[in-house]
Amino acid sequence: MEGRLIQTVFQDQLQNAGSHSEVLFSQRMLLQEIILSAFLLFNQKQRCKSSRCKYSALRCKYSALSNLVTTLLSLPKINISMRPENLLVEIKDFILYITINRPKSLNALNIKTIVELDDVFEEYMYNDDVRGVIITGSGEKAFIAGADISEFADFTPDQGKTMSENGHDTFDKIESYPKPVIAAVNGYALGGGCELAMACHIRIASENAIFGQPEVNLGIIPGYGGTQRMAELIGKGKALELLMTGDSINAAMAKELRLVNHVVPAPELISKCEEILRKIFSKGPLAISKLIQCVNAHYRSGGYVGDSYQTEINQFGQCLETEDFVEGTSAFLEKRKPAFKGR
Ligand code: CO8
Repeated sequence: MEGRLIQTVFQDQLQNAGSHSEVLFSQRMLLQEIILSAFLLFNQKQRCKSSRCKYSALRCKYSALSNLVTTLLSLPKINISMRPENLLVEIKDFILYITINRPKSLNALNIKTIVELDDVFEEYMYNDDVRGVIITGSGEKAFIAGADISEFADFTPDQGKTMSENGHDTFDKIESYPKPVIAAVNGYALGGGCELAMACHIRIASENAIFGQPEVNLGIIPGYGGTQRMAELIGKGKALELLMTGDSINAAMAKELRLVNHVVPAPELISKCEEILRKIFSKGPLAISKLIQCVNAHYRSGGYVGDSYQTEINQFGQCLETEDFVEGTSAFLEKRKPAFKGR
């Protein structure tokens, strides 16, 4: 009964919960309630000493305990039912697959989708079940056709600034993620979509992919890091041309400009991403996360290149403290494959 009551309270909380983080908050509340109830149950004073009362008290405790266990066991199921609304999320063989799932608007990024994206990245940042991420768009036409124009069309300057700021936080999180993140660009990657792809560590495009920053057509500029990341990836001159004309480019041109790493036929897109991730998974996970940090340091050190060299020096030193370093060097000397543990 106690357990059922807790379950009802939790389900109410879930129904009222909006974002993924609110759900996690609800789960924490539930756990607190479970611990509290368990404490109360096992500290119930038994006033009557008769054997019948003793038996009934024991049965009561057993039934309460079994309810608690049932509630605890139901937690993962509840978690699954609270999947994000605009994303499909799946984990298979250490890969977190995130699919932006708003096909009716060509997967346009509204604020909710960005919040959900942020929550999912946050949730799996230090989860050992995930060693790399693939982001793609649902359907065959679009990766992401930009920020959702219908949502921000009436925004005030302050709202626009806040939206841009929040998007920056999420895209920075992706760029500095301690595990490899690959964008599987399966169609239009325009505006915020191109910006999201550029925040990922690696971009693989299908042959039908189209890239561009068409914001100038709407009288605005990119607001999710596009002015910076595009110039970093393809150079200032070409970036300024694409940004100022709003021109779109096809996958072959994107490859030529080094905006994408590889172009493959659409049916091979995900398997190409998986192939790259598997290769990365065979290396030391700590070394991979340090590499990401060092390469990013060059672009995020406020223009003082000395900072990023120092980051490399420090991170290199830290590598030598790890078990992975001992394993990697021992495996080489013993002529065997290393078994890295990420420690
Ligand atoms: N936002 C909202 N809805 C969109 C978007 C979008 N970005 N893109 C497409 N859709 C919708 C269309 O409105 C249409 O909906 P409906 O069927 O209800 O009319 C549906 O998706 C299908 O689109 P189309 O019929 O237009 O499909 P086409 O094949 O004819 O054209 C294109 C595909 C070329 C991709 C076309 O849809 C297009 O030009 N889309 C807009 C692209 C764009 O301008 N993107 C940039 C948006 S601005 C941006 O990303 C800024 C990011 C930073 C924001 C910072 C905070 C302020």
